[in-house]
Amino acid sequence: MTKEIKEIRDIRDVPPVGKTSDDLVNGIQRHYLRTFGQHKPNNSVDYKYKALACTIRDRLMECWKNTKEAHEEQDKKRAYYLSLEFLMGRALGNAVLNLGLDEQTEEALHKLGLDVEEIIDQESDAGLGNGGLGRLAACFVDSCATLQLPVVGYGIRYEYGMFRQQIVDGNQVEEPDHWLRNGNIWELERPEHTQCVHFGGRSESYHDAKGTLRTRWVDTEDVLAVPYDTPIPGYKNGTVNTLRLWKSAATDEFNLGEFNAGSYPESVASKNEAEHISMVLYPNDASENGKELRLRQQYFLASASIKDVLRQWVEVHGNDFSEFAEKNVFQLNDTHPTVSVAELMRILMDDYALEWDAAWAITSQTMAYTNHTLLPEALERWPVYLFGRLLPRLLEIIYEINARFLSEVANRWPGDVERQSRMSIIEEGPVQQVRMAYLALVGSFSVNGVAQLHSDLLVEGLFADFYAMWPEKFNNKTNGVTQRRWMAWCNKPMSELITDTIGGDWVTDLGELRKLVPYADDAEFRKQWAACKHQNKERLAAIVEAECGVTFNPDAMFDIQVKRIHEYKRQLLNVLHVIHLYDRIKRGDTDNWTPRCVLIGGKAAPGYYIAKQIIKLVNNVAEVVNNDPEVGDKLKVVFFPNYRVSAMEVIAPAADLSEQISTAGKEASGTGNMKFMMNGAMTIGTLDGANIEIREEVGDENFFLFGLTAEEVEATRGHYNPDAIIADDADFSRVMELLECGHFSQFEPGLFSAIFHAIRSPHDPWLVAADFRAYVDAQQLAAEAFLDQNRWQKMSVLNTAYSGKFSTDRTMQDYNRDIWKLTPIPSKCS
Ligand code: 26V
Repeated sequence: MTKEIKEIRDIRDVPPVGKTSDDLVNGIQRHYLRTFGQHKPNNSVDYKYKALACTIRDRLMECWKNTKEAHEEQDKKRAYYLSLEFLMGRALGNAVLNLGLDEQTEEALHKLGLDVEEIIDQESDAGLGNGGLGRLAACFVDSCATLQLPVVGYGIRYEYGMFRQQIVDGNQVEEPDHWLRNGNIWELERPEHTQCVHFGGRSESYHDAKGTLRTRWVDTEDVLAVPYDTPIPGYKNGTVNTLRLWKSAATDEFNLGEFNAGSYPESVASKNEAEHISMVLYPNDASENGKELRLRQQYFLASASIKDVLRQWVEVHGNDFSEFAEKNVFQLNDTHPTVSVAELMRILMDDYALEWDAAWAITSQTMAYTNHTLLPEALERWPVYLFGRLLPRLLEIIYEINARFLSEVANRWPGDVERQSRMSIIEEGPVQQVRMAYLALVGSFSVNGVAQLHSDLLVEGLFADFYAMWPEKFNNKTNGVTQRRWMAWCNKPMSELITDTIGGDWVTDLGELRKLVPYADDAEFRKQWAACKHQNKERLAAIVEAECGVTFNPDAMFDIQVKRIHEYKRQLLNVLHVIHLYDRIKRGDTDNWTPRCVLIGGKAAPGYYIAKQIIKLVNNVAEVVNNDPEVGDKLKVVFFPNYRVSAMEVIAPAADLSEQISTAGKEASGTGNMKFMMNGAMTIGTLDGANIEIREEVGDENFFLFGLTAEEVEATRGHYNPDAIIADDADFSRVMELLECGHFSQFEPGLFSAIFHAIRSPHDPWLVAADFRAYVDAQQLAAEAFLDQNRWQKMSVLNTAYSGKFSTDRTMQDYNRDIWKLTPIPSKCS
């Protein structure tokens, strides 16, 4: 017998969570005991981190639910950011900042006698990306939430993110990054929205109930896609958007057929194959590698995400797609998710019975493509045989898209068969290939590059034929970074000084930083500014000491290059300069010397031999330089191991000089350059990517420019003679002599021969030798400027003051104005 209940209560009526430090203390204590079963105060710091993370998460949940409801109720246009990478880093500090709970949290931890830094450091980075492209996606979702734009990020929940880099005897050693080992407080599994993704099988024709001839994809091997949602809080605005990451799972625990037939191992193996799809992030960011598993990942993301969007559409609109393109837009982060073009066509035609023309009108009005690289070797192509085996129905659709497209080309340029073969989505040759960039160009209504120079070079070069056909599709969207993480969170001393001086509006309106311009001439302000930088340099120096055993003097110039290791980024040029400085010291050429601490960090793709050699060279040069008593404090060099998002949060605020020295025309944009600028570092750089726009904003007198222009780089090819350049330059000759005589490889003769041959090669695509002299001269100017601390601090303030353009808030407003056309949705949450 059930007892009679007097009062019926709604399961949704939950008492609100408070936001005072005492409320937070209660939350932490409650989770520590009741969620994690801990009671000893000296238990591992992990439970303390988790108790705090749960307490903060509690304060996101209602607004998250409200944001989802508001998006559904309003039925306004939505955007989906499809990306194989989201390099989120840590979530806790960011959530605390965006909820406006920083002071209360600090107070609460203080009351509990807990160490803030130690707890923050307990969280693993979500390293689900390689570098710039993945971190950009993370900054984008942050800004969209802050701007209250209805944007959902879709990606893959890799079990293993970017590998952990260890340095053993100066060499990179990769270790698996099992970032989920201790659990992930920030994700919520949503099994109710699981999708089914098909692979393999074949395509067949059939007559439907009405007698219409249709196509279906049959005999497929299916994989489940289970969504895991992560909250993306806006800055103090009650909006919490969603990042939805898919995990792959087998359709059945076991294949019952195989199981009953006695092939138990085979049935377990097929379960394994399904689960492999979301197992690991590909750690390659500069050359395509054509691996089947990578194509599986791409289609897995595309199919699951599109099905998820269509599920929500059909729930509200039934099978009426007439307004679909007005209400939905997919932004493709590079070509990686481009198979989406064919997948949306397939579902609209095969599952919802739309005709080709109707499906194409929707698809080509819904897809938008961002290109992130000019390197031809990074442009994705898939062998047709592989594509056809894995995704036969999609290949069929791509052929049809191509046929219709090529007939348009033929009508526009009659008889120009050469042009048709150049533009074909299918590349002919011994092995036919699907050109993913061309599929994206044909299938999208918008195509953008990520900095002005990059967008210009795309339409002049790589995409010239397509520009001739559809000039209106092409546009530029210069990258940015979020100032919440990259200033407000990671550089507390400077942020407080800025807010005390000009108010706090810069956190959501970075253009406000211009108000700092007059303070560049205020000696008292500069003194405080320098003190902040000094404090940040001490923080980095402590980590360098602990990680590398090298002492950085915070009064020296901190000269920093952190990014993926790649020849086009020219870490080698940096090393040549370091060797030059060492040579000067050894020769006693040290009048008016500027002491320097050079830090180089970044990961090399595991199969990229020369990049790994460059890491080894940096370490060997560091070993010689740091242990030479004659060098002493004049020069220190380290290779910073395992560079990642949380490391950059310490590195960027401590930088004096930011190295952005790629061969002009090769770096699409760069975003590290922006983080350094915001934090008051000077840039030494080429006219490449967003460097050009940085220099435009800050003025030539506050930027150390050097090197060939993109045009000059192209003009140099064919008559480039590095041997002559080296012979004509006494400094350069001595540097090469030190390298080539084995001074930095005394126990390993010949170790660096690949490197010095590359520098001396007339075919060196990166023209390292061509820019050596200009680089060394620019470095000398920087060194002299640093000696005059008044001048340097002034330039530093101006770099921050003029960095307003490089907020992803601006970037997202540009995407929204020109491409997405979304209406911001205010929050009902406070
Ligand atoms: C390519 C591949 C090839 C197959 C294996 C996996 C993989 C992963 C990534 C890539 C492309 C990477 C392109 C990239 O990261 N581009 C960078 O994008 C940044 C954001 O727009 C930009 O700032 C950098 O200049 C650009 O190099």
